[in-house]
Amino acid sequence: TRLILATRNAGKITELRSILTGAGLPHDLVGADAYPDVADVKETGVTFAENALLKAHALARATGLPAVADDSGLCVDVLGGAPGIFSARWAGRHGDDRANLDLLLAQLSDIDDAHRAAHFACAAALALPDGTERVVEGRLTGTLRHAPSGNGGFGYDPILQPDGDTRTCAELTPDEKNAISHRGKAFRALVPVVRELLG
Ligand code: ITT
Repeated sequence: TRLILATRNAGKITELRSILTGAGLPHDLVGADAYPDVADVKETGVTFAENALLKAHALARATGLPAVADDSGLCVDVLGGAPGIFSARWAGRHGDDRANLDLLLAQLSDIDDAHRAAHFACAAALALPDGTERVVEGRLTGTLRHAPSGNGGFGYDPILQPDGDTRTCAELTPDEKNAISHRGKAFRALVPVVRELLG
């Protein structure tokens, strides 16, 4: 049976396929790009969970198939949790990873190492065409570097150094990142829920 991955972010799709397949989910995973006529939903929620549910419901309703969605972002302690749900458009243009990262580094240029704590957060939502919904969350805590390092991953990966590691997320292998990441934790927690509701 098909399970829709309700995201158009290529970095997320790659990670979700690996995480969900690695957790033994038997479903045929289909990206939202397979449904180009379904308009992007407005992310009007004020939390990661609300926005993940909005995205999952929109695809489930439009396709008549179960859908999972991810809403995620980087929360910086000294900025009161910003960029948070605005992570994808922090510098103004949605999905411009490099501009977002450069702006954030500029905003933190005066902040010393002791005050650069941050975490990635991910809400993983499942929605069924009948309106049934579930959502779970995961986190990865770390420290923000002063300059980007590494070519792996996407988004803010080159500047977040996970607690307990000397590398940035962009210097981890894909499997290493998925093992500890906010997305890995959230979607591995969602797998038993998918099994329970979809069989
Ligand atoms: P969809 O809504 O289509 O899923 P999006 O990129 O718009 O794609 P979000 O609104 O959830 O998704 O924004 C997430 C942003 O947070 C993303 O653009 C990155 O800048 C950042 N982000 C999320 N997870 C990340 C990760 O694992 N590593 C680095 N940055 C991440």
